[in-house]
Amino acid sequence: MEPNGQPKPVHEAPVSSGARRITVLRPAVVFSDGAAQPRVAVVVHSNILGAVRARIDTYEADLEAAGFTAVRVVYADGSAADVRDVLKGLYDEAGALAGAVLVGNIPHIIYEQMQDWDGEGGAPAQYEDYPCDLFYMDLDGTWTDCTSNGLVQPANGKYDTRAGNLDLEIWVCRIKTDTLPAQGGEAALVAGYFEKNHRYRSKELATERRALVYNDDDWACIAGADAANASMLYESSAITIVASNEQTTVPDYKQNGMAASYELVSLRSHGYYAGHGFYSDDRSQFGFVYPADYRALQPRALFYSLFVCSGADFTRDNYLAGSISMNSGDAGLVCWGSTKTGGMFNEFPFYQELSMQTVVGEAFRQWFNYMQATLDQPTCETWLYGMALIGDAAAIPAAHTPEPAAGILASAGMVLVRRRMARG
Ligand SMILES: [Ca+2]
Ligand SMILES: [Ca+2]
Ligand SMILES: [Ca+2]
Ligand SMILES: [Ca+2]
Repeated sequence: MEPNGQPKPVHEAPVSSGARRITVLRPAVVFSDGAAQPRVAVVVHSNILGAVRARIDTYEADLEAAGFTAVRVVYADGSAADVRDVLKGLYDEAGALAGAVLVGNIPHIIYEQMQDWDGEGGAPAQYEDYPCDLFYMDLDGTWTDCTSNGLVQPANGKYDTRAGNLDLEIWVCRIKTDTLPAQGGEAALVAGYFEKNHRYRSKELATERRALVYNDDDWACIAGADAANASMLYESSAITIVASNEQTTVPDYKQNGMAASYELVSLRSHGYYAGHGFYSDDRSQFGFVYPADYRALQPRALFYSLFVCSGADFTRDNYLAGSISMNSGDAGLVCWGSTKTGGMFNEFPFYQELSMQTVVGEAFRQWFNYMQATLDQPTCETWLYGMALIGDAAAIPAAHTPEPAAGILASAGMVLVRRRMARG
């Protein structure tokens, strides 16, 4: 808003020749006091813009109220590289860019790699390809399709090599609903999502300030560390830990997890893009919780850490993270997870940032850069290159919780869990 309270006018500015069907609508007026607000690009597909325009307007006003300047980018067609060029153009401007929210079916790239889970010897390396949104977050690194290594092939339309500055410069999240056919129509789901998000941002939608740490058998040993991280956002007495092998089961998760009131769920379980599961009966049984269960039970939690292999693969129909984030009612808001094998771990820096009222996307960006600087590159690729943010990553969990005492921060230790950690 302008200082006099009037909406800012916008003007259309054509962008680079490689992306003529992508239009940037910028606020034409900069704040009169000259203080730059971090900018967030709201990239909306033109095929739903007409149906969701009012919700986008409201969302951009919400961003402004939260201290960001929204820049709307209307996508009509073009490649992921074109979209990245537009984001890079915004990042390179004096006003910089903090993050981008991709609304609708905005392109993605596929990254491919060979990965050797047990190192030299043992099992042979395995091939995996997957959608990779880090492409949009690393704006000044070089991404190429040039490597020959096992099934990884050059010039096959799948990126395989990164060089230059590997740090992520911005955060990027998706509000993508065309792959949620069981949940509803694309535009209606986007509109419903922003309506829910506005109610969260305006404090009409609030959950109990409680967190659930739910780790199936293979990650029971790090539940204490997960709870310590969560304690940077929630009182220790408000954190429930469920991590004994025979308690972490499908019936228990449904009855005591999904049916209870939590704001944040930190989940570690095996799974795939359309479900996550739990061992029981001394690992002789393995049952799944499905997106249909989330749609039916509408759990009240808003934020999910999904350490579930491929649970955030937004290209798959009725993908888990989308089904949770874009759920109807007051269920779900933001999930962070992976489009491939792997997920978030060593997330002390992530929760530390969140505890200082940093938005999910920026906390993610800082955590990723920390991890990338800490891990060797093959480990980073294998575990973390599929990380994706589903929902509005400009949201903040525990937004109304007082900051914890410094002593709590100091006691929350970091656990290094690397190759020996079971895959999600
Ligand atoms: Ca091996
Ligand atoms: Ca390739
Ligand atoms: Ca970079
Ligand atoms: Ca179990």
